[in-house]
Amino acid sequence: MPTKTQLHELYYWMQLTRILEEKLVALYRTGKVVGGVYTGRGQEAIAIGTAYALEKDDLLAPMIRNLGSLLVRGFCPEDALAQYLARATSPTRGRDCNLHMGDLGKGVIAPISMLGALIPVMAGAALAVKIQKKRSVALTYIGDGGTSTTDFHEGLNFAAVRKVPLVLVIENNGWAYSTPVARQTANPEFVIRAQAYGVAGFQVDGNDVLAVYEAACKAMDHARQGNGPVLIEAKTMRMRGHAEHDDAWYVPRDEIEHWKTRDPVDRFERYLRETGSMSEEERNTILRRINGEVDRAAELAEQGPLPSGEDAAGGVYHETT
Ligand SMILES: Cc1ncc(C[n+]2csc(CCOP(=O)(O)OP(=O)(O)O)c2C)c(N)n1
Ligand SMILES: [Mg+2]
Repeated sequence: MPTKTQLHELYYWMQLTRILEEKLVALYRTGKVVGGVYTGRGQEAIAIGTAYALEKDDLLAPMIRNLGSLLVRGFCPEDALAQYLARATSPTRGRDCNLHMGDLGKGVIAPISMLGALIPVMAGAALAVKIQKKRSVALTYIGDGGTSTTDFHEGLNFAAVRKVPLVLVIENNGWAYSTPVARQTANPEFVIRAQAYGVAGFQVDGNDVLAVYEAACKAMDHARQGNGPVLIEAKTMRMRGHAEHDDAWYVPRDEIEHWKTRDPVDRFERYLRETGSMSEEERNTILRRINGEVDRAAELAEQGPLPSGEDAAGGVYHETT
């Protein structure tokens, strides 16, 4: 069970993700964002509960709904904002947008747009740490839709056969753009795939950050001890459209209403209040801190220059110094 300090940290990360994404949506609506805004609203507990379970030397490869994982791993709000605003001051120096950023110093391998492609990459990273006899694990994510790719099969099968320390989280949020899970697979229990690949599998309520954290700790322990990969299916719901341009007209309204009552941020806040783990004053202090950080980060990101044209040619190939 996390300590009170850890509970407050988890709450901070959950609210920081939520409030930062709300800021990104506001900037998108004023036309300042280059490209689309893809939020993980409703799925914050998965990103945070899993990333919070990582140790210092572990590896993480996030997907587009995992802003929370990047924040926990040491990226700051300004990094995400500058990325979305395509500024020269962003981690990719304005060459790539949204969350497509990585930093090996933080153990973060940048996302790849082609769904599924990160799984073989992270299986390879996990093989590398195994060969080096390190006790690190490699964590990555895939959506319900992304499980239908060949890369999902190739990556997970390879990781299973080589017994490498890979933790793969399926974020089952019910939809892959406008395709519901029922049109994605004839067996919607994604967790049973673990058995098919010969790896451990856990199913978890993806809207309960403590349940996700507990499952992630167990999965990482299992992988660290040399028992091979773990598949975690986290059940959740995508609470916005695929991205902000999409109003999700194809999602039944009662489905959204049902999941609103299970909102992971509200639920965790209620839990903290009801168990006496966070006072009203402590909550307000955390929220004030976050709002200050996000506003300041947005100001700094907006002040950052756009990249120069010449800069686009750099960093494409390896550069010797
Ligand atoms: C191989 C591949 N096919 C199609 C796409 C286009 N695409 C991007 S996201 C997406 C839907 C993904 O759904 P899911 O995997 O459930 O993730 P979610 O958006 O729900 O988090 C699609 C079809 C892609 N990026 N890569
Ligand atoms: Mg999905």
